[in-house]
This record gives sequence, C-alpha cells and structure tokens, in this order.
Amino acid sequence: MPLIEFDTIDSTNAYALKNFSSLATGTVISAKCQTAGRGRLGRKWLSPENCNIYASLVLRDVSRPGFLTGLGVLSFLREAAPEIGFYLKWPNDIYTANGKIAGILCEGASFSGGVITGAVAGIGININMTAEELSAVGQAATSLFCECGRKFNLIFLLSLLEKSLDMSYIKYSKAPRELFNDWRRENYLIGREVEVEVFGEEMRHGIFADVTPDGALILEESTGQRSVFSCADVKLRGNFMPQA
Ligand code: BT5
Repeated sequence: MPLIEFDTIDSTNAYALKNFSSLATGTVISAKCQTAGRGRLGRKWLSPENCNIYASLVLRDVSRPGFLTGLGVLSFLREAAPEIGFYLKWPNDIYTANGKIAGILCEGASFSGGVITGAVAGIGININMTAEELSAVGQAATSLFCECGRKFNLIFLLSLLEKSLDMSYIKYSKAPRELFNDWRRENYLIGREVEVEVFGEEMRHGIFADVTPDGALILEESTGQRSVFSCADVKLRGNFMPQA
C-alpha cells in the first residue's frame, strides 16, 4: 500500500478528499499530529503529537468502506495486544471494557447518480495516550498504553495496520458477502438493549435487532415496531461498557 506521511496536517481525511482524484486506491495518508482532526457530525477528534495513529485510507472503488475498515482496525488491535478484549460498537467504534480506543470516519469522495463509488476511511487509534491526556475526551476513552501498561512503537504499528487493512481489502474484493457477515458477527450491540439518538430527535429505546445489508441499524422498540437508522449515536442501556 502506498504511504504518504506528514508531521502535522489539519486532517488526514481532508487531505485525502482534496487529493482523491490523484491518489491510488489503497493509499494510506498518515500524520503524527492533526490540528483539526474530526469525528462524525462535525465532532472533534483529539490528535496530540507523536502518540497515536491518525490515518486515512483511500478507497477508489468501494461504496461501503465501513465494513472492511472496521474489521481491519479490529484485527490490527487484536494482533497488537492479544491479551485485551476489543469490541466493535456500531457503526464502527472500537471499545475495550474501559472505553473507546478507536474511531472511524467514512466520507464519500466520488459519486454516481447520488450513490457513493469511492470513499475515504479515516482511522484514529489511541496508542500511547496517557490517562491524563484521555481525560480531555469527554467520554470514557482508553489507549493501548492504558490497557497494557507499556508504550508501543508507532512505526511498527502503522505497518501492522497497513497489513491488516490490506488483508481486509483483499477479502472485500474477493468475498464481500463473507466480509459483511464477519462485520455483522462482530457487532457487539446486536441483540442488546440500546438507546438511539438521532441528531435533533428524541431518544429512542429498544433492542438492537440487526443490521441491514448496507450496515444500517435496525431498532426494535417495545411496541414491536422496527426502524432503520443509517446514522445515529447508540449507547448500551444500563451496562454501558462491554464486559471483558
Ligand atoms: C469517530 O467520530 O469516532 C471518528 C474519528 C475519526 C478520526 C480519524 S483520525 C484520522 C482521520 N482524520 C480525521 O480528521 N478524522 C479521522 P465520532 O463517533 O463522532 O466520535 C467523536 C467523539 O469521540 C468525540 O465527540 C469525543 O467524545 C470522542 N473522542 C474524541 N477524540 C477522541 C480520542 N482521541 N479517543 C477517543 N475518543 C475520542
């Protein structure tokens, strides 16, 4: 996979989107620091210097980038720290029992008739961030350092991540259905009681019944009514964190 590295950048996703037409598929853009790291719905992604992975993957011919990226990051984390339990929380956050360790921001980059034909998948993974630095996040968050009690080599981990994303991309190209089934199986919230918040609307409660083939959440409320959400914030009801 081609790799373009920056010391400081506003956002690796912004760079990948701006230069999308000239970047080969599979290119990874990474930076040691982001000054305007972003999350979903205009939220901020804390991106202090030299301690985490901030990367964007260019996917020129992929209409649903979330499945392969989520699984790639999950298997990367499991390889980097096999002793820790990692969970995929819809749509594509990765958690340990102690909080969020990674987030993914997928943005459409090319379209045909309103349908996404190419995308950028932004990946933020907390590696060596300390508990004190993480306290600024505003929700329970963790890092590999906090989980394992040791510092990790960022250069080695970035190459491990690239390999893992490459494997996922190959699987997506050869067996997309199998890849979707793997992603569905890894969705920790399926079958559990959740609260769903759609921007600007009131909170909905119910069982996270399943995902649709394009990855949207299916919520079943106590009335038996089923609703589909493509973009929302979801919380596990009661017991917020997965129990390792
Ligand atoms: C995400 O958004 O989880 C997607 C984050 C994607 C970041 C990467 S970094 C490389 C690439 N370039 C970018 O500019 N972005 C991508 P969301 O689900 O909206 O979660 C954002 C929320 O996570 C924030 O409101 C905070 O509560 C929390 N948060 C912020 N920084 C965090 C961090 N470093 N670790 C854990 N949680 C964080």
